[in-house]
Amino acid sequence: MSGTVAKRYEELCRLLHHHNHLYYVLDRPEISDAQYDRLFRELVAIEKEQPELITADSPSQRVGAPPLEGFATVPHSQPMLSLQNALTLGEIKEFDASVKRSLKPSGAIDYFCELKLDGLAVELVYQKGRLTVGATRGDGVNGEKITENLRTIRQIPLALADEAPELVAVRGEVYMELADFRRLNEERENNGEAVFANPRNAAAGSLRQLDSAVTARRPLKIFCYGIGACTEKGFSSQSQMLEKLRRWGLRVNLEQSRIARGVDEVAAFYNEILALREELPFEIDGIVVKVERLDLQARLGVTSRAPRWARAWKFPPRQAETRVEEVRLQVGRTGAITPVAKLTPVRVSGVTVASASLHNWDEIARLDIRQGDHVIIERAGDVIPYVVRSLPEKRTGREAAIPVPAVCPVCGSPVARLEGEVIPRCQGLDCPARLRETLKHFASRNAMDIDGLGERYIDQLLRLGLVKSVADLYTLTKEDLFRFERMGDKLAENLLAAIAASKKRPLARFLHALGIRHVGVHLARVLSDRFGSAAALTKASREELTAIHEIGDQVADSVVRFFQSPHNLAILKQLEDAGVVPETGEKKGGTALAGKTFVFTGALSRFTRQEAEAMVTERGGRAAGSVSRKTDFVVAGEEAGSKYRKAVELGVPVLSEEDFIRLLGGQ
Ligand code: 1X8
Repeated sequence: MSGTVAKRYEELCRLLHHHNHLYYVLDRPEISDAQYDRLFRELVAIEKEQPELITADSPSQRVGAPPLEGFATVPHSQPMLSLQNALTLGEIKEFDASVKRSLKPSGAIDYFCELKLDGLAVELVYQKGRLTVGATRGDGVNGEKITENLRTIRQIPLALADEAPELVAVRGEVYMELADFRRLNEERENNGEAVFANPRNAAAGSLRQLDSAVTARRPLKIFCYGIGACTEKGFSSQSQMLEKLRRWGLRVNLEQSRIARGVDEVAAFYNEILALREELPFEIDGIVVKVERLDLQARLGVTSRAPRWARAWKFPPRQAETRVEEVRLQVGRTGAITPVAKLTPVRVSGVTVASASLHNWDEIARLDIRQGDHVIIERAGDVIPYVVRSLPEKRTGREAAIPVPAVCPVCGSPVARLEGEVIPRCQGLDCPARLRETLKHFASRNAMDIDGLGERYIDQLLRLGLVKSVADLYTLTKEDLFRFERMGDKLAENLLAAIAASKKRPLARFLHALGIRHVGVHLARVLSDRFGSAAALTKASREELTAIHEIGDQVADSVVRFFQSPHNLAILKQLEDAGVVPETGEKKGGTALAGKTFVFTGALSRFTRQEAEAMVTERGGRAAGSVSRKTDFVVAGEEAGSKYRKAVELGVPVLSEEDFIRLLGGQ
């Protein structure tokens, strides 16, 4: 009897992996959402009855392994080599000539051309079709073992299709799309955390996390493009190999790859992709040109560092030379003072650049930048440009150092640089620059969501001296607003109504709105769940805080410090007196959504789907890929499609993103 259950269990794992793959990787589901859901439920039911059957790669075991102490290293089955670069058509012609000198072919050589992704190279080892080890490239010989982190990436199958070989080490590039990168940085900026300089750093930083729960919340993607050790040799060319990888269930980019017959066709591909570059949703830094036939690759062999049969033909960097005309200091919500270089405007691959962040004074020292210097700037995607280096040889002697300010450039308060921090911060609690950013953050969508209270009105409020803290928003009157330029009766009423409506936001949003350093949307939710009221959190000790799984010393210190400040406590009191009472409820622990199944569909605006799903599972609920009668809620974002219709058809409640947030925050 149990033998048949075990068999059925295996079958279910296989089926679910297969349909996951069709859904997540190929975006081409073959069964209805309801059918998928039935299979998943059957699997979970068996796992509940016979937990001993659960394997690490069961489709139910996606998110969250315990944090790692550090990364172990693993040797690669075969060295992960780097690619030799070519920077010009001449160098590619030279490559072609060297291939021909070795192989002495009668005609042109076929090359397989692919995009060169700007991400992080990884190796995925599958044994008997199961993902057993995942590693970074490391030094090429030994990689860092990041298996748990890689397992959180949904585009990476935990198990391969049936015909997969006994052993295969798949290679690919993990990357972050530009839109996801921008969203992540926006959130980090809101939380007072350092932003990532470019999508590659964001991808690398996300993968090299000791806590895989952090990785799970990051929107990472992968394209696979190669193989190390492999027990199957059933393919004889690079393009066939990629087709095999696709068949086994791995994500490959065959659509933007092509066989080029001879070097002229390689050049045509290069030019095409160069023209397409700005349209792509992710960053590439060139193309990769590989000899298509594997037997010819073998005959060419490798040098100690790179294969002789491939080149990375790099795109020209999006760099330009310009001059730092002056350096302005920006003061953020947390008081952080950021030096920003105002540049002589210069065009870089189609975009005019007039300023660049210098990040901090360590960076200024490292790059040796002075006011008046000529500098090389670089643009990565549509991301803020940065200074690559200065050109000291062009100095005239009139350049000026960029001193760390002793007082805030806006309010004149003293500036402090905390130990271990690179950023000096204005200590003035009434600093207008800080207040402006604080108000912007407080009113923003992820925080108190005060509709209509944008930068324009905030600037008027400040100019007229109507608010000195966020609490003053709640005592504004119509007469106050009539002092604005162009303010009508209706507009004033709407704004006051929006402010009033924010008095009863869920606690999690309120905590986020307070702008406690390091406490973003996610941790605000964690704190809301654990403490249930702002008053309880006010009294939380460092020990109580660090006892929470996701809260480390840094966050705990920041929270305690925030509530020790008499200034902050006064504002909290003022808010309370003004009737701002965030909606609280039972403490949730981890079971508030126990047994509830959620399906997300369409584009969410406030978090990625992964984040939303993690929020559900953290509360004991389940996130499913498909809608059935047993689905408890469907959360529909923009352009929700078939799942939305299905939910309506089956009478499953459909929540907006707002409803969903309310449901979480209000519990
Ligand atoms: C590195 C990369 C390769 C490919 C794409 N992006 C990369 N960053 C590809 O083959 N399509 S191959 C490679 C390497 O061998 N070091």
